[in-house]
Amino acid sequence: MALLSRDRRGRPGSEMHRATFAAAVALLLTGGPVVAAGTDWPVYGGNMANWGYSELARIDRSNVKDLDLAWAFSLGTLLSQESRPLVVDGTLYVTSSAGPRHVYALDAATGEMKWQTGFEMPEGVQQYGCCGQVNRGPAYADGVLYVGRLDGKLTALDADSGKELWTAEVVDYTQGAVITSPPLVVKDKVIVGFGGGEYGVRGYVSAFEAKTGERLWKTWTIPGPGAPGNESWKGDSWKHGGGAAWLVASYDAERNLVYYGTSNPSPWNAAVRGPNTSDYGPFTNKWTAATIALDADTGEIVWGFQGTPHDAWDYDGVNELILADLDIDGDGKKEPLGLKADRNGFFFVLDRSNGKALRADPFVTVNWAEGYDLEAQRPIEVPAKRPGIGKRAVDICPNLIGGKNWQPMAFSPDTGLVYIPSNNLCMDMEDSEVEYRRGMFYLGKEFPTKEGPGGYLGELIAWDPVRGKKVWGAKEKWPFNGGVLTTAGGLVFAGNYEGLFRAFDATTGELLWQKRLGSGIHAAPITYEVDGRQYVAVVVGRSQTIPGFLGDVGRRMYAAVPQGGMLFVFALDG
Ligand SMILES: [Ca+2]
Ligand SMILES: [Ca+2]
Repeated sequence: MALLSRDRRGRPGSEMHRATFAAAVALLLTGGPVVAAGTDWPVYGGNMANWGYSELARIDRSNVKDLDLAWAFSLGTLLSQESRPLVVDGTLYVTSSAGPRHVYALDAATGEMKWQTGFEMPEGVQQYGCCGQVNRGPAYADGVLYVGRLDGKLTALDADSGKELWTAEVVDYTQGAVITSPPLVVKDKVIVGFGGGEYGVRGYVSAFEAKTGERLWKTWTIPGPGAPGNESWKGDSWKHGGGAAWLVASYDAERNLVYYGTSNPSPWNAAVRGPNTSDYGPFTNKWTAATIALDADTGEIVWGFQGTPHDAWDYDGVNELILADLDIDGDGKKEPLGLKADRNGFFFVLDRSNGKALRADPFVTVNWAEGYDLEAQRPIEVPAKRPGIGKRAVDICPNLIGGKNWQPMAFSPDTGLVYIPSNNLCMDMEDSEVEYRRGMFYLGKEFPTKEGPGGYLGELIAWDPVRGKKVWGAKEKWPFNGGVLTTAGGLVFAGNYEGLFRAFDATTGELLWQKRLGSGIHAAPITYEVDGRQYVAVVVGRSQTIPGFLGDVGRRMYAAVPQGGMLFVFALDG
């Protein structure tokens, strides 16, 4: 499994690998949800539970001030870099934007290129992706690299040579359906979703045989006629209802469940899908703006949790689920939990065995709902904040990029805290008539951006998921800042929109180190070790499209930093 780092070549450091392996097995045997990444970074979130955490601790609070550039590498493109590299057995794999136009394998210690390949995208593919020609990185398992592509395809590459092994069509991209995130490899299956919530796709998740690329199962996120949940849609609106699973999944081996977030329903104008009132009754639009748990072998949806039923705000529910076992009720025993910082501004603590919300606390300013009713498992909406045709709802918080967007948060088992790259924006919103046209935006909204309260637009928040409250925060001048890495060295690493790459004390939030890297940072950093030396790597290159959704704030964001496309790698004393 991709979870465990291996050293088949018996290079120096294999002792460490064995120690790590033993620790990992011990964790598995005690029923822990995850195993640690060891000295590698073998999967997008560091482990299958999406912790964004590394047990490496050579770089720590006391010496991080000596972190300096080890090497750098140009990705060869501009256009919104969102890739999180992988490191397996001393090789670093990273993708560029635009397809990905480039896939690189580099010596993780020196940056020397081992091979490169990439994909020519069909003419006009950019019109089918709402939010940039982005790629968030590859997946790896058993000597094979799996890359999702903007043109709706999934390609398997030999990790040693870059040679293509197979390519499968996941979805027809010309309906407005692109793949921007890495798939998840579970046992012999490569599991993948795609984007398109702004284009009226009907979402599905599918699994491909890892060796051959043959499709093994396909599960619609939106139930069809006769399936439970189809009654949650008005008329035949389910056909173009969105619910795209476009971000990264988590995996719970003990339950054999894969957890995917699903996007907003299509169109944004809720009156197409139901009554568009706060008293929406059965018209919840399943399973959009939700987290779904799928059986990894069959694809069956075992449960779903809808953070924003009958969504009217583009509170897309794709954000990743972090799996952690914590004592949520104070009885001294740990519960199997799923942690989600939803775009709608609530931090949900779910029972990951059944999808029930156990806690729901606002982690940013939230006023579209006055709270969350745990008994009814529904948000308590403020009707004035639900927009309609001829009904302008004003000063809605958060705005549509959400309290948190796709940039991954991180969880430290040492501090018990979750580190959230949050946004502080609000909006007005009013609906308009909209008709489905294949391959075109299917929205039906105006959504002027307003700055959130307090004179800042983003904040890195350290959140206590058990108590449901903020422990510390580092305010940011801009929204849409970088994803987060946390380490056993007691550190939190995150870049921001203006290009500062930073290390904070994970316990206190004290800023310990920073370096200006020249363009906006959205991707999450990683850390790894080669031959006893620890490295920290991050991809840099600001979004070319997201500021376009943010009016005057966005115009200032475009002016603040240029585009970029670099990978920077740091180590102690360079
Ligand atoms: Ca969306
Ligand atoms: Ca308990």
